[in-house]
Amino acid sequence: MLIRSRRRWEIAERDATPERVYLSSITRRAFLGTTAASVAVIAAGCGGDEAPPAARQPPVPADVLRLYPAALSPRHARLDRRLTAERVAARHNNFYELSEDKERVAEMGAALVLRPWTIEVRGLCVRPGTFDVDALCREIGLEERLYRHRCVEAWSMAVPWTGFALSKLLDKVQPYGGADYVRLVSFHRPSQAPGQRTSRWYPWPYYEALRMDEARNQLAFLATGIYGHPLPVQHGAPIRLVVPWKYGFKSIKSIVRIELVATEPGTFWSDLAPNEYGFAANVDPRVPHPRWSQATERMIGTGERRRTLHYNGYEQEVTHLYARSRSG
Ligand SMILES: Nc1nc2c(c(=O)[nH]1)N[C@H]1C(S)=C(S)[C@@H](COP(=O)(O)O)O[C@H]1N2
Ligand SMILES: [Mo]
Repeated sequence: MLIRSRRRWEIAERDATPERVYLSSITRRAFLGTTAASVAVIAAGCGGDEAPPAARQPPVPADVLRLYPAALSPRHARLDRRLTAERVAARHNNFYELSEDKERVAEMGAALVLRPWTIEVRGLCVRPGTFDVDALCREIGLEERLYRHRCVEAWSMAVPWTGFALSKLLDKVQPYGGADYVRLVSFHRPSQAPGQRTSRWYPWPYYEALRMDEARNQLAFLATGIYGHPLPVQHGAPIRLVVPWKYGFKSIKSIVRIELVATEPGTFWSDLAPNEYGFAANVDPRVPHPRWSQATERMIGTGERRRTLHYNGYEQEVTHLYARSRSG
């Protein structure tokens, strides 16, 4: 058992996945403490290494399933690159609540119960409320969009998302004028999410935020599907954010709460490593990460190297957001 968890530790050190925070002495101590704890857990037979048994999953309701595949939105029907193969995208995922191993996220998500699933919207708005995800799909309707996706680790993909604009949900709750920021929070269910048990030094649940004008930008999308069907767990089922002009970590998965607030909230990665990840996190080939260049990126699947585009190629849609010397 000890050997097993030691191996995990060595892999974590060596392969240095960029978003893995360089462990400070404090977090290293916490990590070692956790390792001891996870050895106990593994000994008890429910460790983080083995894929959990699949949860009994209530099915997607038939009428919601019939919304797929949704009509392709004319404004988002073309890209400058080929779509990534579905099986490639589905086996290369960042979703630390499930696993830090990109290739194992899918299997490590088998215990996450996806239905019923609601999003609570609260804070500075006229009509706060709790919304069932299937009901939102029925009411708002779904569209498909082809988007580029650029991870801060310098890999990228291009995928067809299905969902609806975040602005449509904001319209329903009617934010007050003072609601300048939108904070989004993922689930906290250690019993269903192996990574929340084994990577205990992270401040779960995962949280992110946008400025209200970014959240209202037409590109900001709540995805419930990918490749013409509901999201599989590894892509952030049953509903996740997609903000394609920003680095991938802003596109928070499996959202359970949205808060409308007056001041800039912290975000998961900028709180963990403020010198490496900022609040805006807009894709910019001229601004290197402290530990690597952002000038180019590698398309997963094909391995093609491409020059990274400012705002990930969405300048036309978002440059105005950052025109007045606001950080971008
Ligand atoms: N809740 C949550 N959301 C998350 C992450 C995560 O670890 N947890 N990883 C982010 C990162 S770094 C990226 S690149 C994208 C990856 O999305 P994909 O697996 O669908 O490609 O999800 C983002 N959303
Ligand atoms: Mo990422």
